[in-house]
Amino acid sequence: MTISETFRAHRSCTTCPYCGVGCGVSATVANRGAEDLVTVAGDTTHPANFGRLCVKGSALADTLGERGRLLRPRLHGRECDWDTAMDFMAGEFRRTIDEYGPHSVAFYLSGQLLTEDYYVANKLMKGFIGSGNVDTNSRLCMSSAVAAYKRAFGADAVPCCYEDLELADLVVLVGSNAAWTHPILFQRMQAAGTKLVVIDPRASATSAMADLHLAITPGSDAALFSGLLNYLIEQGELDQGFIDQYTQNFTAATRQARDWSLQQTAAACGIPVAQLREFFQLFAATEKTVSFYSQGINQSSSGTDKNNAIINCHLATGRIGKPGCGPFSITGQPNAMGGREVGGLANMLAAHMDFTTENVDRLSRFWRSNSVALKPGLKAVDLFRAVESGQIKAIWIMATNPAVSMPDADRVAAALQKCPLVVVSDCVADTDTARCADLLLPATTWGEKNGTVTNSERRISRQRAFLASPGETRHDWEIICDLATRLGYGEHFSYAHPAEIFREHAALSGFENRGNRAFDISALADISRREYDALRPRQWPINRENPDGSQRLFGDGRFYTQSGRAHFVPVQPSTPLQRRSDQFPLWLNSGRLRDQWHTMTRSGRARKLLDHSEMPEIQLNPADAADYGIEDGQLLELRSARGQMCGRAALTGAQKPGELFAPIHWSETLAQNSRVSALAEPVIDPHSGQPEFKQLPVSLRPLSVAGYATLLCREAAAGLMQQWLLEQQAHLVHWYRVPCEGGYRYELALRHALDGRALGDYLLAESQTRPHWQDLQLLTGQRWLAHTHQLELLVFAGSDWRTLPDRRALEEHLVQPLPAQPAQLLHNIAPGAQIVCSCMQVSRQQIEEAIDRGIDSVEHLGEILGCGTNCGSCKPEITSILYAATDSDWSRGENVA
Ligand SMILES: Nc1nc2c(c(=O)[nH]1)N[C@H]1C(S)=C(S)[C@@H](COP(=O)(O)OP(=O)(O)OC[C@H]3O[C@@H](n4cnc5c(=O)[nH]c(N)nc54)[C@H](O)[C@@H]3O)O[C@H]1N2
Ligand SMILES: Nc1nc2c(c(=O)[nH]1)N[C@H]1C(S)=C(S)[C@@H](COP(=O)(O)OP(=O)(O)OC[C@H]3O[C@@H](n4cnc5c(=O)[nH]c(N)nc54)[C@H](O)[C@@H]3O)O[C@H]1N2
Ligand code: SF4
Ligand SMILES: [Mo]
Repeated sequence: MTISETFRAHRSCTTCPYCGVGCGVSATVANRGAEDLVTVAGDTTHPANFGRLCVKGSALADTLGERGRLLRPRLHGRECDWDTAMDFMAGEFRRTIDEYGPHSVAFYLSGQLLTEDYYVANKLMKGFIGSGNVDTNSRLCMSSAVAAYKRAFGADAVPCCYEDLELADLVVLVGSNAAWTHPILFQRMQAAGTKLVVIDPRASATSAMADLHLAITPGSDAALFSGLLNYLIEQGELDQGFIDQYTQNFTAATRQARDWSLQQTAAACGIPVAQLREFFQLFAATEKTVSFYSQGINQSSSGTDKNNAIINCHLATGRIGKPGCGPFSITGQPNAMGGREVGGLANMLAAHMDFTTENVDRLSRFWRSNSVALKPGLKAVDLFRAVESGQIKAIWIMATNPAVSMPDADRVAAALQKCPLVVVSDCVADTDTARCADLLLPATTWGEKNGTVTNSERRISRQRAFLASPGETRHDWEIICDLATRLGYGEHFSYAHPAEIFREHAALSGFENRGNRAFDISALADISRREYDALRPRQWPINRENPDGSQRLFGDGRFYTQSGRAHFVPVQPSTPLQRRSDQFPLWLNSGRLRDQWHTMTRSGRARKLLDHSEMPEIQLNPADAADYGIEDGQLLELRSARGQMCGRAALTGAQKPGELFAPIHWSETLAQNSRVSALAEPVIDPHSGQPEFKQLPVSLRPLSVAGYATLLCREAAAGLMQQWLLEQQAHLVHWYRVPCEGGYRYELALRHALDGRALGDYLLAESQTRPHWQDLQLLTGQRWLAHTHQLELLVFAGSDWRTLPDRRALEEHLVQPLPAQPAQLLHNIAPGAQIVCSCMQVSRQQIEEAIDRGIDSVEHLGEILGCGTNCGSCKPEITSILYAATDSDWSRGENVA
């Protein structure tokens, strides 16, 4: 990747900006003439990954560069300088606060900010503006896990560490597709040979590798774990000593669990009694068991209870605080945990302190402020409601894309459109949320930023800058401190370096902390800037007793509750609040794909990461497809009471009949009508405020399309193309685009056949040179080609998208020379193939052909084709292709896409 401006050539260790595994990355910037080349590799010394990277981490270098970056502030659509931008912002915030009070403004933050950014944002709003209105996208992600840990342990404290996944004899993955979402941890479990049980309504790449897969009824996990608790009680498989000495409320939990017999539980979960018993027996018999859970549990209207139902089983068996054991909530974002530490959630003040009078007083003294917020602020769903109702009049959104990721996303976008002041800080110029902004502030991003993040096992690592900040971008913490200064709080925000912020954060964690707050990194409160720069990854607590950090918590049986005992929480299992009906008879589940990150602003820049899946696909069972008269690859529309979404049908036995799955990644900037969150009711968990994303009732219908077209154009034509799409809305059924090197590929589905020549004339009208136009009528459709000395535009149109050729191969001609006779390009092109191994570019077809030839193991396929031999992220998928060839049981992962 070429970068225009860099520091001198060197290697530096940093942390991956994607998932909560928090892998160490070694980045090397080498000079090559006037250009610099960045390469990344796993940091062999980092204890999260010991040198390995998954496919997203391996492709990080491809995501760098200035293309699409926001490089200058923009006020009302026009570029301006920083002084103008910040003066405007401070003026508007000051005016709003003076007129309507501090609760009329809000910050909406992100688990992708660094701890230092997060700390100052929280300090400004809760400490000086005096409102609790700071919330974060972690509300959509971890808040139920936080609420449950607090109920059980009296603190938001993850007991386990990664090594426990290797020491365990059994890992129960609940609502987690770790093979795709926490790949390096999954690889560690696989390498250790840990037995795996997967609890997930659908078959996934993760369940394909499991010893046992319980494909439960969506939303029935609390019943499952209540049944497990009852089983453990009935079978006498308890650690009575632990219960008596270290816990309370066991009797109440027992009383509640009593209703959940094997039969009743199996019925609620929709699985055979024998299968359920197998799981219960395995759990009961395996002392070293880790429960590893994620969004299938958290994103629920009763997610907190589900978390506690799992924790109850660990308390009942004393499986906590010991090697190879524990209830392990796994964080999603790179710094979800850091946000929890500083008080990024509206219901926390800072450093694990809540809003008691004592804590407000403590913080007032520490921050030297007499305007510390006295009460919690609004949680994400309520916050955007308050934007809609006009109660919030100014909002600053940083490092998150709520117009895509919030439930009822259309309504959130509409609320932002009419809000008097929306400020968005992002590194990327065009996002769905940026489109709603009055003021856009250009932030630095990974590779340019400097600070710390905390991963899922409480490990604090450094993100280090190895590139200079491009254009006029600034660090998030600097922008926040600039606003603070303009609002008159300068003396409290006069940091010159993130190390100074970190020291204050560390000091606060120890401030009057007499062992009653879990988060304590006071041993780092005095580190020098050199020591900060050299900081080795360490797990908190890091204090006088544990200066090198702490692998596990609660090994001594002491918890942070008032009594010091862990709490059993009696749980009444409930079903999803969103209900299916005649009008919306299907369950829509949503989640992540292997190679993309969230709204794709970063991962979508690496072309090879789009090979695995380049468009929004809706997975459904072939039986449903037959009922609705849908063919594989056909365009579909999903509707809910809230909104609609389009995507292409992907028929797969991985989905049960009546249950669909859609990816969360596509936004309006990349595709028309493809945001799954637009379908979600903003229904939330009463304890945490986390939305119910995983069970959305929808209807389904196939869309009729008269013509398909593929268009390949240079970057310069992309603006006009977007305008054309807007103008042609009435004629378009759907479109999506693939950013590729040198330009874009658009894929269109139309109500009428496309006049490619007319579209071409429109797009090329402004081109400097006069391209040579060729119309090439072929049997399978129409083709138009425009070229000068390079490829300018290529259009294919046809009535069946499957007959369109492999346009991936053609993209290369946007950057490579054309053949002597450019029309040759359009002959004999193979149809498109799905790439399974992104690193080594091996397609599904190649793998299937090799299996047909008798190659029967992942290793052997790797030797022959190279697939799976680099980062290994595709191995579960290769396994499921192998299964599909030999085994037709859907729950083993047949046709897992
Ligand atoms: N590739 C990739 N990795 C990522 C991310 C990404 O964008 N891309 N994002 C990161 C973030 S922020 C997060 S939060 C994590 C999320 O990581 P995961 O939680 O592993 O990911 P999801 O795909 O959201 O959902 C996990 C599984 O929950 C299942 N599920 C749905 N309903 C239920 C249910 O009722 N019960 C049970 N038991 N399971 C259910 C889904 O079928 C799905 O397979 O991933 C992180 N890692
Ligand atoms: N239906 C459904 N909806 C979901 C989920 C689901 O499973 N199903 N999952 C939910 C979960 S768990 C999550 S975590 C959210 C994620 O959803 P979002 O947080 O909305 O998604 P991202 O694309 O990660 O948004 C991050 C933004 O920050 C920008 N950015 C990157 N680095 C920086 C930086 O250093 N500074 C600044 N200022 N900006 C930066 C990126 O360009 C991008 O625009 O989605 C939630 N929504
Ligand atoms: S598992 Fe992959 S995405 Fe997650 S931190 Fe490691 S390299 Fe990054
Ligand atoms: Mo997340």
